[in-house]
Formats: sequence, C-alpha cells, structure tokens
Amino acid sequence: MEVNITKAIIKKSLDMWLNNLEVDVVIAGAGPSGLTCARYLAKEGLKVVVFERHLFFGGGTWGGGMGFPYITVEEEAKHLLEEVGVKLEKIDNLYVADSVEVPAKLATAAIDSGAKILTGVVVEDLIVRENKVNGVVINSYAIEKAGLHVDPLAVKSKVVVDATGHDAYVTNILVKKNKLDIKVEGERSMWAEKGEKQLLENTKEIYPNFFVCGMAANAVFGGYRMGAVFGGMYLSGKLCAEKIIEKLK
Ligand code: 48F
Repeated sequence: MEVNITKAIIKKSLDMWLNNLEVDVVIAGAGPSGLTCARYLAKEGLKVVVFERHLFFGGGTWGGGMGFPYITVEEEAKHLLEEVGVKLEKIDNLYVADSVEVPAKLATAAIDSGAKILTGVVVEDLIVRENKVNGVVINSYAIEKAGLHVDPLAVKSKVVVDATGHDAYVTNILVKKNKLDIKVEGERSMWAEKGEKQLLENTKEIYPNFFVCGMAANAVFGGYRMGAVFGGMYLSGKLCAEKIIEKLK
C-alpha cells in the first residue's frame, strides 16, 4: 500500500509537470485577479498555469475586511462573481459576499475551465530573451522559506502575468535583474473609488510578453489602494485576459 501511494503520486506529478513545461500563459499569484484572469484565458482554450507561493489560493480575500468575513463589490463587477455562483446581498450601493465562498468558487471555476493551479511554487525570476519575456523561473516556496541554496527549474510560456498583489514581486525582479528603465512606483494610500478605476487603466502589457493585473498593476504605476472592495480585481483579471487573448490571436 505505502509503495502504491508513493508510486501514484510520483507518476501523476511527473506526468503533470511534463505536460506543463511549455504553456501559453503563466500567471504568478492565485489571488482574485489571477484566478479571474486564469478562468477567462482557459475558457478560450489557452493553456494556463497559475503558480501560487502559498499552499492555498485566494490571496487577500479570505480575511475580508479586518477579519470580518465579508468583502464588497460594485454593481459593474458583480456579474463576475455571479458567473461563478457567489451569493450577493445589496447593502446601500455595494454588494456583499462571503470572503470564504468567493475564493473557493473563483478557484473552482478557473480549474473547471481548464486552468492548472499549482500551490507551494514561487516565481522567483523570469526567462528573458532578446528583450522579450519567454517564461518563468520557479522554486519550491518551502525551499525558499528554509533559505536553502537549491537551484530552481523553469517553465516556458508565451506570456507571463504578474498578479502577485501589493508587492508586484515579479515586476520588481524583472526590472531589477534586466536593468529595465521602468520605475515601480509602489501603491499609494487608500482612496477606494480612484484606486478601483486606476486598476483598469494600469492593467496592461508593460514589457514584451509581460502583463500586470490586480493590485500589482496599481503598485507598478503608483495607484491608490482600495481596501476590501474587490470589483476592480475581478475586472482587471478579465481585462488582462482579454488583452492577452487579443495578443495571442
Ligand atoms: O494579494 P492578492 O490577493 O492580489 P490581487 O489579486 O488582489 C488584491 C486583493 O486581495 C486585496 C485588495 C483588494 O482591494 O487590495 O489585497 O491583486 O494575491 C496575490 C497572490 O500572489 C501570491 C500571493 O501569495 C497571493 O496569493 N504571490 C506573491 N508573490 C508570488 C506569489 C510569487 N513570487 N510567486 C507566486 N505567488
């Protein structure tokens, strides 16, 4: 039995990795923007892998606002939660959703659309060839956390999306290691309405084959943070997917 358990896991993992070494799109970060982006890309038939450093997906959604287990979403974005079956209640001019239900259903919908979510994997660098991004360099988050010097592996992709949230981790690495003339501004203090609008203006390809979406996009361009209103994250994920689909057509 023990050997059979081990064999099943190793065989399946090996097949899965071999099947995901060359993909259309790699998304770094399985928060609300990354999961929404993954769902729309996969629905189009693109081969999508989401690398998430933690063992859980959902990013900054689970804790709602200051630990109160709800998040809010605006009228313009509520259909993106309704599409995946999230229940909403209107309070004043916003809709409220359960902060545990939301990531669970966003991830289920992304997986059911065909996206692969791999947790415990950190995107630590990029493959850059002739001024174009060609894929990502990955490592086990456990190895990184332990501070072990273990060399990484790599996955090739036509496009990479930075959906790593407030730190814009992958963009910072891209800029630093390739001495790019891009300034990562860092996010500004809270201004919910403005920050939500800026998310869409800032969701774009900022370097050949490299897109930013979600809070990473506002962090790159110095946009405002918005707190526990999430409509902009879902809209940004969808917009990013649409821009990538257009590019890869
Ligand atoms: O932070 P996160 O939820 O980003 P988002 O999709 O959404 C932001 C909101 O949650 C919230 C907000 C709403 O108003 O402002 O904060 O923009 O999810 C980012 C995910 O990326 C993972 C991280 O663990 C999180 O789950 N991540 C960060 N760096 C890496 C990474 C990395 N280098 N490799 C893989 N995953």
